[in-house]
Amino acid sequence: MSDDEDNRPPIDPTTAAGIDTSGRWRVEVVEQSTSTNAEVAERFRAGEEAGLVLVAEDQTEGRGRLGREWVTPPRSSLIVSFLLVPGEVPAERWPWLPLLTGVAAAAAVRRVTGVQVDLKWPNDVLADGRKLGGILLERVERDGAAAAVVGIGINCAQTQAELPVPEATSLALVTGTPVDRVALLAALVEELGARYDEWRAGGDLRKAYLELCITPGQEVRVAVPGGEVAGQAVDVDASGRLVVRTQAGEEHLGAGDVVHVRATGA
Ligand code: BT5
Repeated sequence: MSDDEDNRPPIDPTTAAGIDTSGRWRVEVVEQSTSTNAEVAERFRAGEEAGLVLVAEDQTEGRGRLGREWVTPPRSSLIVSFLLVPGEVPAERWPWLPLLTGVAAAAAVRRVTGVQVDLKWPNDVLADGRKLGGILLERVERDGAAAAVVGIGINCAQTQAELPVPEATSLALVTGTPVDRVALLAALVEELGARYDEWRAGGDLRKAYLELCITPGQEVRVAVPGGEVAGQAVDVDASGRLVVRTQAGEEHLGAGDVVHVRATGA
């Protein structure tokens, strides 16, 4: 076994399949996927039922938002997509799905590693101000039924040189010790299940989200379709939109890429 393999043990598919004893989730581990989100979406279109949890050790076409890439060396990360079919929940409440996923990811990371992570609106997972994880939610339809494919990537073992951008980090870099990816997966399955149930039952996750989200209070620049909004982020509203106070007044943004503008020297 090489040093790398010693440091980066594979996720044992049998152990992973056994982490959920409720029978609610079907956890599958594959050696390689193009993109776990793409595969889960494809399987939903082909008849798969809610509850699939697809984990990949490697992705060849990992997806970020807006056509961007998610890049991870094999066995360095937790790469997972959940198939959710929240049939009865009205479409206007769906924007909370990526946000509640961020809350679940933060709770799972904290539970397993003790690392206190923050969220940047809408759902970047940050540690020490650097990007530790990303979330991609895609809506897929089949015969009028809508599924949410919830994809999560959490950097676990990467060295700084293995990260695709300098403003990224991994749990190993933050804690100095390897993380047990199966324990992280188990915590994530549990935390996401709990938040999802709460949301389906009509629960309000705004308070839990605001406790983790560091965007309100910051000067921001938000790239939105057709331009940019600059001002002070002041809140996240009941619909999960970012409220930005600009010179022209308040804007409620449903989507966009946020840059936290730091004061010089901060
Ligand atoms: C995201 O997009 O942050 C969503 C990433 C979701 C990845 C998961 S993995 C499981 C599932 N299957 C998939 O195919 N995708 C999901 P976005 O906010 O657009 O961020 C993408 C940007 O983050 C890139 O343009 C890079 O700048 C940076 N980036 C790429 N890989 C990264 C990494 N491993 N760690 C930190 N930053 C990264």
